[in-house]
Amino acid sequence: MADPMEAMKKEFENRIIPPSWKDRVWEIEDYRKFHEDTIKDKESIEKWWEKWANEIFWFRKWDRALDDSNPPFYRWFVGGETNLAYLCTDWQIEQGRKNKVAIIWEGEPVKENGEPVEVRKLTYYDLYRESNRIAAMLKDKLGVKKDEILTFYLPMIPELPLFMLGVQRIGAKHSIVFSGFSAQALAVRIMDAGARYVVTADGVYRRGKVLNLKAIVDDAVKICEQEGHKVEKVIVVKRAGNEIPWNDSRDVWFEDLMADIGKNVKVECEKMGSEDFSFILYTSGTTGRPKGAQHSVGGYAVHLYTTMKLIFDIKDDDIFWCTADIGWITGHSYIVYGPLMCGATTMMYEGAPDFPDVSRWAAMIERYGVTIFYTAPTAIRMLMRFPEENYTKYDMSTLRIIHSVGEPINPEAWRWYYRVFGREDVVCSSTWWMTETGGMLTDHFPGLGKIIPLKPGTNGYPIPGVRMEVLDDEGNSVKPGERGYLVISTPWPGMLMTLFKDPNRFIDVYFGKYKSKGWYYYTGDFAMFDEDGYVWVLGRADDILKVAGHRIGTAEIESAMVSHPDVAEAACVGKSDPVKGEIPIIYVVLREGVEPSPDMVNELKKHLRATLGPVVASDAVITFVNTLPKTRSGKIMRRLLRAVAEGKELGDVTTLESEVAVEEAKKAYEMVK
Ligand code: 6R9
Repeated sequence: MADPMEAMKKEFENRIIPPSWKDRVWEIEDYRKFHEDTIKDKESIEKWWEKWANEIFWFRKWDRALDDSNPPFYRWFVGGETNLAYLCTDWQIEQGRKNKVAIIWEGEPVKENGEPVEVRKLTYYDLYRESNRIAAMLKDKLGVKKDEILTFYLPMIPELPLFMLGVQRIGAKHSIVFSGFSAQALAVRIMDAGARYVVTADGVYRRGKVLNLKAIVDDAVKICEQEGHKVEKVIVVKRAGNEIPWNDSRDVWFEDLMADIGKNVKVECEKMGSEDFSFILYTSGTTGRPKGAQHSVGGYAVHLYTTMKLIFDIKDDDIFWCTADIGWITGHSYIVYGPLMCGATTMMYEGAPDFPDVSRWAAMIERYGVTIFYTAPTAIRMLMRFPEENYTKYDMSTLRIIHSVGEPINPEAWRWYYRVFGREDVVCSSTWWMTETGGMLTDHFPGLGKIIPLKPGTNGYPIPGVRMEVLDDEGNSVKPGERGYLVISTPWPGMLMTLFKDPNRFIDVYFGKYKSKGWYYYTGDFAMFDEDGYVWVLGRADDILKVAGHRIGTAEIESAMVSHPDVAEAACVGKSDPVKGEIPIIYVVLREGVEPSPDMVNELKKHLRATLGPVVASDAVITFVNTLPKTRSGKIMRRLLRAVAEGKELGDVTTLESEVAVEEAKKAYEMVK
């Protein structure tokens, strides 16, 4: 792959204006001034966000927009009271959207001709009633308390957002674990959250097969028990009707729990403090232990509402489709909470973009008249490998905004997306953000009525109210066109409040790098600015990989590998991949007496699948070495392993203990390449 930095630099001057926006374009200098005015000082930041906060519903308005008296624990809309469930249901009904379709869901079994077998449309009233019923069930039957965390291991079915809203209604919290994670990964997250209840489904359809989720939950519960944590109940939603293991004293069908709950039961919505927390979501860091990013109620809501308006320009007649899984932050924020609190119609689907064939998404865009589309570069690059006719035979002319997220979009992929999906007349942008930021932080802002020009591959401009900087190791700003670390130097409402049960780690990880300079949120990304002030994120600067858009730490992969009895040591690095973005390359040192073999590779892959899940295992490349390249003080030199995998110059090797290890790594890599 071409050097991403060079490829992006070529696009610095390439300002593209979609024809239907030709009279609605900012002069960059004007936008710069507008932006600067929103971040001049604390008051201007507060003023900017209060304008949006005033548009949403509050049981009680805030006393103060931003309390920054105890950084980096910023508190937003202090004294305010609201509730995410109220915003997404009651408030929508109050605004006259009772019978509007809130969620369109399409299931996977899809006929040969691409037509769906099962479609469910839920109105705002349906959401309201069902989430009230779930809230009543949780409260009255299971005794779920305010502040209790429930773990959801649910696939992409409407019951997932219904449970999210049910939990929010009573002030409890969710921890959603992506249903592609393994039993081991699920168990760690159940225990860390201290969850008594796990909600799952019998199975889910994916590419024509049924995956047995309940069996994975059973394994996870067993691991929890061995570690001394009791899961009291597993609630099972019936989806695929597959055979599942069952334990009468612990397992219960969702439909049985709900059978005697009245159709019109109402549960009063908890008035949540703006600074209460609404959910945790585990994400990968640079150590093996996942971090529980803890999000707020009020600040999170205002951030989502604002970005839905500014970046997606959401209107009442839009059909909004974000293709992510709700198990990741993108799905939390932009399938469920963001679109619903704006009264939009949001789509969700079960299955995969390439099943029964690669036309599935284009067909769905035509079928439902999707107007705003949000997906990942890895999916775009996969679709690009097939003839355009697969997509252009469908009418996608309803699309007006198409964005991407999850990793940098290379300019060729941007061009293809803009042309084939966007007929070269849409706002098309790569919105940069993270699990920790709660919502999007960069774009071109169609919602302001005019856009800043598009550029293939850029992330656009930081949103108003937020200052970003690109710094070198010493904390100095780097010049446009130079690479540095992306930092956010002002607080914003969607930012994580802390790491669950680990405030010190929160301070260290996000604010440690530039401690001597002040409170700078360190993103862990490499980025550069261009002369216009656009941000271009280049990729992670640490040991986190984005494999097909999924975030995973190399440390997690390594600790999974060494938990196998035949493995003595392992080192994992990312290698760039034309479709997946990055893939993990794992160098393994086997224990004395264990021989490398193709069977051993399969065995280790199976182990990886069991400990971390299929996402990592299916793309990982495993190779064997006798020793790993280390510094004289014993640290593995991952930089060299990465250079080997990328076929690049090794750079400085003076601290290397023995060159033999590098030669060996090269040979090992040649064998699997
Ligand atoms: C939302 C999400 C966060 C990391 C982030 C960065 C990468 C996300 C991006 C992007 C370039 C974009 N990333 N969006 N890089 N352009 N538009 O993906 O959250 O899973 O926590 O990952 O993803 O490296 O630091 P998360």
